[in-house]
This record gives sequence, structure tokens and C-alpha cells, in this order.
Amino acid sequence: MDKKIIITGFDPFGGEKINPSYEAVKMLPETISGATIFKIELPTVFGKSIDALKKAMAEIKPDYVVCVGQSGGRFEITPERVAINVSDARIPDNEGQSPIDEPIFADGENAYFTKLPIKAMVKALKENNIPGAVSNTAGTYVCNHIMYGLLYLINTYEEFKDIKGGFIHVPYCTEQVIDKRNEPSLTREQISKGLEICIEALINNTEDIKEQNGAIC
Ligand code: PCA
Repeated sequence: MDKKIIITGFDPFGGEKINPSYEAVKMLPETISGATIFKIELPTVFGKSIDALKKAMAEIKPDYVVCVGQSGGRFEITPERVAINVSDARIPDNEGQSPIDEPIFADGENAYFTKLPIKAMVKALKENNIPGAVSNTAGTYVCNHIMYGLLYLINTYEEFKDIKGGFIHVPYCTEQVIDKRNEPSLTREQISKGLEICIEALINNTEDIKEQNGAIC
């Protein structure tokens, strides 16, 4: 049976008019390497975003879930290695919530590691001339929250246990930096192509590649 992949983006937050994550997700083809793509926009809201994702996972019963979000200031498309059990908001979410140092799930692990082939994704991005890097922190805002929520659901719910999930941060898209000086960006076409390349790498690599790609500091 053909694989099913849920890929989510977020709605705009922090005063931005667009969120490059969902703009790029919208542009993805309907199938990638034979897998059917289910595109979902999540609210940049603590709690509600996880509830919406859980509902979609229960309905669609995907093989993979890849959540995507904006990381303004990053140069590369960055698959995330790990999500941590804490929310610490620098700015309020889209419903005005600003949790400080709150656990996401009181009965969850301190952290969950993704099982997505993040190094294979980065290698494929670079081979296609799109900047890519493994990231070792998804922050403590709604993106870490959704990644943690996704991995918590996979690790604790029988119905989700065979799903592989993870998270990819993307830079601003070019139109967002017109009035910001010295901020890196990629075009929405590059971001969307980059996500497509990551999904192809995901389907083609059941295990991640062993390749040095670590970070010092
Ligand atoms: N980026 C934010 C939340 C929504 C988004 O696209 C983050 O990095 O936490």
C-alpha cells in the first residue's frame, strides 16, 4: 500500500503576514515518491496545535508526520534532532498565551529524539544546492511544542506507535526580509523544493545515514 504522509505548516505569528512553512507546504505536489501528501495548517497556539494534529493523525492514519515551522534568522532548512518537555514563550502565541517553563506533558519524557533520517535529508538538500543543516534545538516556543507533542503521541499511544515523526524549521522567505536588514532568506520555491527533497529522503532511507554532521558549542 502506498504510504501516507501528513505535512503541516503554521499560520503567521509575531506580526508576520505569512508563515513560510505553510506557504511552502501548500506548494508541494499531491504525491512524492509514490506517497500521498496530506497538507494541514496548524494554529500557532500552545495546546490547540497538538489537539489539531492528533485529530488529523487519528483520521488519516499516516505512516509519517512531518511538521514544519518558521525560524526567522536561520540560513538553512534545518531538520530537528530533538524536542524537549518545556514551553517558555518569548512572545505570546496567537491566542495570547505565554507559558513560562511549563512542561508540555507532565507524564512525558524530558526529551524525545526524532527517528526521521535527518542527516540523509541534509545530505540530499546540499546535493540539490539548497542550504541544509541538522539542528539540535527547536527552541521552546510552539514549534518545539508541536514536535514534542507529536513524539509524545507516537511514544505513548498504541494507535500511533508505528508512525515516524519529526520537525523541520525553515528560514524566512524572501518577501519577509524586504524591510529587515541582514536577515537570511530563501524563496518560497526553494523552501518548498527543499521540503520535497526532505520527504524523498525520508521515503528512501528507512535508517538514517552515519555521517559526521555534528555541532560544536
Ligand atoms: N515558528 C515558531 C512557531 C510557529 C512557527 O512557524 C517556532 O519556531 O516556535
